[in-house]
Amino acid sequence: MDFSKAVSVAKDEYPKTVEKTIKYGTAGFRSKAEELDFVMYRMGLLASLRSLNKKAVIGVVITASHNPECDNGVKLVDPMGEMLAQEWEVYATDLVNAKDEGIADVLKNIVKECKIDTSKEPFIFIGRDTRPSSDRLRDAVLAGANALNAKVKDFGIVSTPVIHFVVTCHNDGGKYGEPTEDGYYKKMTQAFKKLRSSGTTVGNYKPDIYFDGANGVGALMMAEIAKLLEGDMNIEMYNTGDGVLNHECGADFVKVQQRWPNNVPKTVSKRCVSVDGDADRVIYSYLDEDKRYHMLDGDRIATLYAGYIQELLTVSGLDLSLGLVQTAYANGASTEYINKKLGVPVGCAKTGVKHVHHLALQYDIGVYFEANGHGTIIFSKKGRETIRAAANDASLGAKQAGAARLADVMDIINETVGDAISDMLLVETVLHARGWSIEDWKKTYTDLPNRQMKVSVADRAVITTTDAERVCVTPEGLQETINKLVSSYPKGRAFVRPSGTEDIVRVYAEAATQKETDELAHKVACAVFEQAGGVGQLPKLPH
Ligand code: NG1
Ligand code: ZN
Repeated sequence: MDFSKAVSVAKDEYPKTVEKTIKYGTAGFRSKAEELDFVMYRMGLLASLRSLNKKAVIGVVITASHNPECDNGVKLVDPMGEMLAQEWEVYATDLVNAKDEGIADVLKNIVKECKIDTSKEPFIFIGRDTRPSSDRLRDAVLAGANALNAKVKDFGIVSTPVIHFVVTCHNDGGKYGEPTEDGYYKKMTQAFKKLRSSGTTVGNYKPDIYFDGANGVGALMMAEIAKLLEGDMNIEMYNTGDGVLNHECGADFVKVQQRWPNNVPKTVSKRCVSVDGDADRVIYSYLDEDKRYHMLDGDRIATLYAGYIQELLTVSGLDLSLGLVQTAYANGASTEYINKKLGVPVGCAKTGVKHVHHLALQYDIGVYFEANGHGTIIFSKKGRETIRAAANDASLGAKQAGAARLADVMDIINETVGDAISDMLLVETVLHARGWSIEDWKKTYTDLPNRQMKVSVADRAVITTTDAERVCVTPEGLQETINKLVSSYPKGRAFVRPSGTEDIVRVYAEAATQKETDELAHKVACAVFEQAGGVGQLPKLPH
């Protein structure tokens, strides 16, 4: 393969503009949008080689998710909707950090190491979020793909989960669904309607929600879904794009600030569904009679799903293993509830979807969620086949109905990745099946008060961790300080880790009361500042 065009286009049109080393992290490359043109161009090159390597379509998603509108990012999607394989994260990092004239050598090395047959045509699917910079950055990816003569299908402005879905559908020959945006809507909404055939208002459940679109792509997609669900759900839409993306609204805002999103009417007991900037995370909220804010996050959704699936497994009599995977950010009360009350095994993985996904693979039915609302359910081959067979076996009597519901759950859920809209539809399904209001859902267990803080340090890489990030290894002594602080708070728990998507260290704390939690988080944040090279001002006590 001749890489001279790749080098000349790089030099002439997409020269490297950033000297600092950047790394392909948990969410691909993320940075200020104006620093990303050359990165996007090179990811167009890399996606092309990955496509040749896997002899399959590779996805490219341009988004910075929940981050501010001025940021952007890029991640590649592997053939079955998985995150890019670890070895290729290293190639991505090498390629992006090479000098312009060094690109050819990196590409040649990848071809050689992976024994890539370069005589074929690469094929790439691209999608982007609503950020103003995303259009320009898409052109840069296209230029990279073009330099290696790749065929490209541009899906325009779509959520991250749509790209995972269409890539999977294309590569498995349409078994998972039709590889189009419409195919995605169709598959989910049809299964949803089947599961709710018994009417819309049941017990305390009402089919009315507020939808907080974070001023992003989720709002555009929900407008389509709302049309298909007319008569089944009443969806009132807010933050649909007039305001700034993720600003004082959306899933990350409500989760981190623990506040009702801007512009959404403050109606008592109404369910509000907030999604993030690329619609792969979802958080539910409501206001009680005293207008106090309540949030139901990824932990709550995971427990709701696990309880429902457990029940369907009992009804259907199927002998399939069910497990749940969380990260260290999961509320301690949720872990206890799942383990002790539901009796479902719980695993803890490192932050980042690929880690939780990986651990969930050990079960026939693996539910995984990050507390921030990113998660899904995955089914093993055995699980999938057993459920489908039982769903079609009339001799099973009542058991068949349970299996058929499980089969519909498989169709609503986007197994390829966490998906705000599909997750919302399954939450609505379970609440409907149980006849629950959002308050009923909240009553299942009581969250421990928790707090997240950010600390700026000169080099966040000085913090290293182990045990699914719950224990800090370096700088030496920091963990001892944390242990000491935690031990003086009843139900105290705290950990620190460097963010994979922002240049900060994250602090998490839990304790028996909010006041104590805030105090503990603050003390741990100050310890990080002092022992890990804090910059700027000492962290302030949250209020
Ligand atoms: P970092 O910045 O590494 O904490 C954040 C989220 C992750 C994941 C990624 C990808 C938290 C605490 N962290 O990662 O869970 O969603 O972004 O978007 O929410
Ligand atoms: Zn996201």
